[in-house]
Amino acid sequence: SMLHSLRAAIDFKRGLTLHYQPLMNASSGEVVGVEALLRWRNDFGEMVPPQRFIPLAERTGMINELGLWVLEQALDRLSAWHRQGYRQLGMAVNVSPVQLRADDFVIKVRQIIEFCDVPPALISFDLTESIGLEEPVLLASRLMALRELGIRLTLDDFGTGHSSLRQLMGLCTDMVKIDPGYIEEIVESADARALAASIVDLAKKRSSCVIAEGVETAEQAQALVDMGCVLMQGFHFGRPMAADQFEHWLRANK
Ligand code: G
Ligand code: G
Ligand code: NA
Repeated sequence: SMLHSLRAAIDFKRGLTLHYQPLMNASSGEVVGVEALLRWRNDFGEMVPPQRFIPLAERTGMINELGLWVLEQALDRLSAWHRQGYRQLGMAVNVSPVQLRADDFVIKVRQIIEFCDVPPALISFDLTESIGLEEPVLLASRLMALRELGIRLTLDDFGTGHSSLRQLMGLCTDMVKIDPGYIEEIVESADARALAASIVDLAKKRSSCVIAEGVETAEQAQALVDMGCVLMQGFHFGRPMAADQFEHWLRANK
């Protein structure tokens, strides 16, 4: 079953890797960071999409262990890239609400950051899903503790219904990531452009940084820059890549 093979993958660190997608400042052309995205190749050699195995890991609690492993790997890489001279590079890591509920999460995070010796201000936790709906008091205290460590928080998938306007207004996050669904049509459709522009404005009123996700063309990137959104991710700049591939990409984009 998927449960057993995922359990074995986590126990033996088998078939699990991270891919890295660049986060760009499209105005300056600089790469400002990367997002770590988990990949799993099962024992049959098939890639299992995160949308399939992350929910399973959440239901079974395995996400706690898996999520800390992801953080260790990602920060270990980040530390290596800093030592290679990319000292300003940031790292975004996806964090499940299940992980936030664990009593020892903040302590473990602090240990990993200290061990990897990276500046916490260059780390972002991407938070999504029903965050803020369940156990709002516990959640708020966890988010506060993470911010006290100096970590940045990002509200992911903004506008998908996983997140909501209320959450945007209620949660203190440093950044908001606009869902690709809002970017898709911004060149062709004036309505889509107006909607994207209003989301950018809304996020900016809270003095958050706004990141557009799923930018696939130069025209989309320009439309976003025109509306004052310069931070973006998407296939136009770079796909999620294995660590060594990403290093080649970094050198080529210097
Ligand atoms: O890169 P990809 O399209 O396959 O990622 C799909 C989704 O899987 C992402 O939007 C993200 O929400 C989730 N995901 C990827 N990696 C991780 C991870 O390390 N932890 C968690 N909790 N979710 C992840
Ligand atoms: O956690 P989050 O939902 O932000 O994960 C990003 C997801 O979006 C990953 O699955 C990644 O592979 C995907 N992605 C990244 N860039 C693009 C893009 O330009 N277009 C599309 N369609 N998907 C993208
Ligand atoms: Na994310």
